[in-house]
Amino acid sequence: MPDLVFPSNFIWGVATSAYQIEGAAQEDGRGESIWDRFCQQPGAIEDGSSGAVACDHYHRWREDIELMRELGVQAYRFSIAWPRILPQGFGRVNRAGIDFYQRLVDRLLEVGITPFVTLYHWDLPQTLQERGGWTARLAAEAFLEYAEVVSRHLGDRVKHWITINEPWCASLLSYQIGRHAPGYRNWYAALSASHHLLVAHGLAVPVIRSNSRGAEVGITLNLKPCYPASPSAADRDACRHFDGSFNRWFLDPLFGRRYPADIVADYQTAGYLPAGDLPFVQDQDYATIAVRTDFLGVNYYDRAVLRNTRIPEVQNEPRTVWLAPESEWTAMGWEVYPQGLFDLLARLHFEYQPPKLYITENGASYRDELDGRGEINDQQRIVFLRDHFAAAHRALTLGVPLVGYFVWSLLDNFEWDRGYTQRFGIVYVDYATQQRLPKRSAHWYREVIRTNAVPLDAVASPLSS
Ligand code: IFM
Repeated sequence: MPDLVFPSNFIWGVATSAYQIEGAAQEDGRGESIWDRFCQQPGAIEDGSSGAVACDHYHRWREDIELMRELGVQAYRFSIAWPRILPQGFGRVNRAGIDFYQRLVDRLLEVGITPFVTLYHWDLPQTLQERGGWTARLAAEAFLEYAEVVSRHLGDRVKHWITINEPWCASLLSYQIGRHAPGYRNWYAALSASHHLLVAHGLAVPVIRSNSRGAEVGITLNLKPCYPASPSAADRDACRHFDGSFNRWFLDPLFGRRYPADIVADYQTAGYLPAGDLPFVQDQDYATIAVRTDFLGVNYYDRAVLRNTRIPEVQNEPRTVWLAPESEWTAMGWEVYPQGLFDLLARLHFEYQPPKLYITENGASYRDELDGRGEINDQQRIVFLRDHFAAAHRALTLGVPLVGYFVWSLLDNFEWDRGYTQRFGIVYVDYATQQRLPKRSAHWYREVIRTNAVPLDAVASPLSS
């Protein structure tokens, strides 16, 4: 089979986030984040760990850039730790934090890697949490200040900005399901948090643009294509609801359609929202949220198959159940479903028409172990990436304006509530020694980047000996 050749200007990258790799949680004036606090709660993190040391990237960033250079990656998506820049959330700027990211960006540019900066990847300053976190409008106003400070200091060199990463996780997963910091379980809190995250995005975009001339600015959503478990009306309705609460709840207001009326009605019926207008929405908010952006970032991992019955983990959820189809699964317990990436990209293109799309994250966690030769032969990850790249390529042939792809992740890292039990990296990290070891998938990805093409046949053969 011939290789799948990508457009010549297609961008191949890798992604990380601050709390998951940096460590140095108490160094150089960094303030406390909600994740530092959350990790101290007994039982919050599967292995009782935290991001206090993580991959020690704060001290090893030069080595990590060198790894990327050897891989030939063209772009690096990373996030800025808000508490390193504004330890109290707003007000006093911590010069050492600015310096760290300036050094990082300067070196990336020196070696020809384009920085893609995410401003918020979940490490809210704890001081803001004490004032309500994202349930309070104050967080959105503080985010505006933070975005202004960062873009003023980096905007001459950074030309690709992502305001917020995965607002579903930062709101529903964090304030309703309670698996992420701050660990609340309250629907109203979660829905108001989701709104303030979107307002924060909308407020920040014009400021970033004015501080960073010619920059591209967008937001990243984690999206799931949804499929009913059967053609029954009940399962189709479950699918509608899941799609509405997970995908449309964010996409619709961002693309000027306000919150989906069917989901508002579902939440009102369930008693999660009061009848009438949404109390947390102010007059200008919908216009603010629907600010023009240059791209939509998509994090794709798996799909949702919905059946209309209750299960204990989502007992509050009125009508949808996430079904586990017969399938292949990653170590995270996520279904491997490359077709979903194609379906999702096609849907975004036809229904929402973002000017450009990036896959800002896609990857898989597997039980990687060193083999007898001291190597990590992660064939499953290679197949996973190959099949997802192929799905993206099919979307391109359909006319989807997909312009880049970031593999999650460069390094094994702190996987939030799963601690260090999950390895998503294409580079293995030995946490005892902090040694990095590119897995076989990293070598495979280097070839993809070098040739700008994805080999479809005999995935492992050029590499196996
Ligand atoms: O590790 C996370 C990342 O921080 C956000 N997107 C999903 C990844 C895998 O769970």
